[in-house]
Amino acid sequence: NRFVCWCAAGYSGHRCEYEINECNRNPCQHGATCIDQLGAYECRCVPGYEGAQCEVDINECSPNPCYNIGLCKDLINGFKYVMSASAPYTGRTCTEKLDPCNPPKCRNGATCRPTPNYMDYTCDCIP
Ligand SMILES: [Ca+2]
Ligand SMILES: [Ca+2]
Repeated sequence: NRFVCWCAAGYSGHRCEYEINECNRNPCQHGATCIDQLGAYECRCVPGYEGAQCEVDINECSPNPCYNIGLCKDLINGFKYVMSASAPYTGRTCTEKLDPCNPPKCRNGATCRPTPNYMDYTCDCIP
C-alpha cells in the first residue's frame, strides 16, 4: 500500500501533512517581520523600507525636502540636509533663513551686514 501524494502549494510531507513555513528561508530583509501564510509569506517592513522583501531603502529625499539650495542626503527612515558654505538657510528642511544680524548686534546705530557665508557679520559704523 504505497502511494505518493502530490502536495498542493504550501504543503509538504509524505501525506502533505506539513504546512511549509515560508519564513524559514528568512526572505524578509532589513529586520522586517515575516508572516507565514499558505504557500506564501508577508514581510512587515521596519520604517524606512518598502518592497515585497523590504529590500528597498525608501528615498526620503524624493521629493527633495530641502526647498532652498540645500543638498539632501538619504538616510534610513530619514534624511540629512547638506548646506553649501554660501547657503543662508538652515533647519531640517532648509527653510529657516540664517541671519547673523537678527537679533541686531551692532551698537550706536551701525548697520549690520552679514558676511558672504552668513556665518558672521560686520558693523558698518556711521562716519
Ligand atoms: Ca506557510
Ligand atoms: Ca532612506
